[in-house]
Amino acid sequence: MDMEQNEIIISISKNFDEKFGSKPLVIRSPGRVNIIGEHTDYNDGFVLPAAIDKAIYVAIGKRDDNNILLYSKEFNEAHKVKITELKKCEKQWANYILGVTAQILKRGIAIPGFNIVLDGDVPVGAGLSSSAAIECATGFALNELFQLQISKEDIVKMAQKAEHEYAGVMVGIMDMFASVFGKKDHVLKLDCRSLQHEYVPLKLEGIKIVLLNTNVKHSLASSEYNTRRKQCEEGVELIKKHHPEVNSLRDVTMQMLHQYVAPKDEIIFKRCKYVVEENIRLLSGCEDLRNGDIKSLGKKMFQSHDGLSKEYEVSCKELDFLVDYVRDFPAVLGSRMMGGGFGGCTINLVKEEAIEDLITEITAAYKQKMNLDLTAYVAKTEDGTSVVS
Ligand code: GAF
Repeated sequence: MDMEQNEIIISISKNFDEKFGSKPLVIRSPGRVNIIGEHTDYNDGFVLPAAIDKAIYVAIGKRDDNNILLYSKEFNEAHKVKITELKKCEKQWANYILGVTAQILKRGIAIPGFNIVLDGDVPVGAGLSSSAAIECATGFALNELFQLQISKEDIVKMAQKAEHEYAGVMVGIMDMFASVFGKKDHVLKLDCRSLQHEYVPLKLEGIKIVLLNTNVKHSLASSEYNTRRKQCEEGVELIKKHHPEVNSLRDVTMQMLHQYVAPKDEIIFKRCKYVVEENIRLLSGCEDLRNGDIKSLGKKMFQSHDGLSKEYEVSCKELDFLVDYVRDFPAVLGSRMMGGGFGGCTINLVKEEAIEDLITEITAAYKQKMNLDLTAYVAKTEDGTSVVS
């Protein structure tokens, strides 16, 4: 844990003490990157994320009554609700916490009131999963505070449900899984159907993960996300009529798509084709990583971006600009949009010695072309959710 993170822990504890007059339990839950495998999680496919050194912190303590008192340092906002009257509110950050609490109650587990102070350094809207990190930190915190004996895997599932029910986005399981199960210096190869996972060492040898944040989040993001999910399900339905054993795009081959989907619906075909190919790319990209062939992995990242942009259509002009800009840079091995799309970050594999110059150049070019500021981060991998004080 670096200095900056220690400072957050000290300041969140102090803040909690000032507000509630006691020492809290502090939980850290990280944001994530995803090397390759986008929009595959809700299609029962594979993903290749890693938890990073940007995280959400939840400071939590018990109360003697049944009130929930929440405070977000970033938004300087508070929220109060009785646990018996739990419902969605107009503050999105609070909904992530309330949504997880609701999942605990839904399981028939009775808990008393509690206080929470929320802080962190995962940029909101950057596609680094700040929302999943809040949900996982909350689930972990309540589990620890009240000794609920909920397994890590169940915390992940409850966090995902919280996002469905309290934020209205039908997300897959990748972000929560990465936040809870991440491991320093490794990526997580997760089979989203069985939830079996293995840690693949991230040996980049002189190459670093550079995140370029477009600093835009187009409003289409959540509605289009849900639409993509439905389009994939429609593709599966078309195939299922001929192959009843097919349950998701994980079971689908390119041949099935050509035979049963292409003649019926061009758009659904494009969406499904991207997903089927992305799973194939991920599996062989994972082998590239094991073999230390980052060049080959990088090529697949560019292909992934092209599929996301042209076939799955979840990119935007800002993301496309950033990926196209680095395409012919010898020091950039791979680049693609990351996460749900319509804004947020690109993930880039860049030779260490060229990072500074690249950031200077692309920041100026982005400003000139889009009239927007670019933010760059060099991401390091970190361990998943844990109690930090
Ligand atoms: C978002 C979702 F939350 C994930 O579940 C995943 O689908 C991702 O978009 C796209 O790969 O981050």
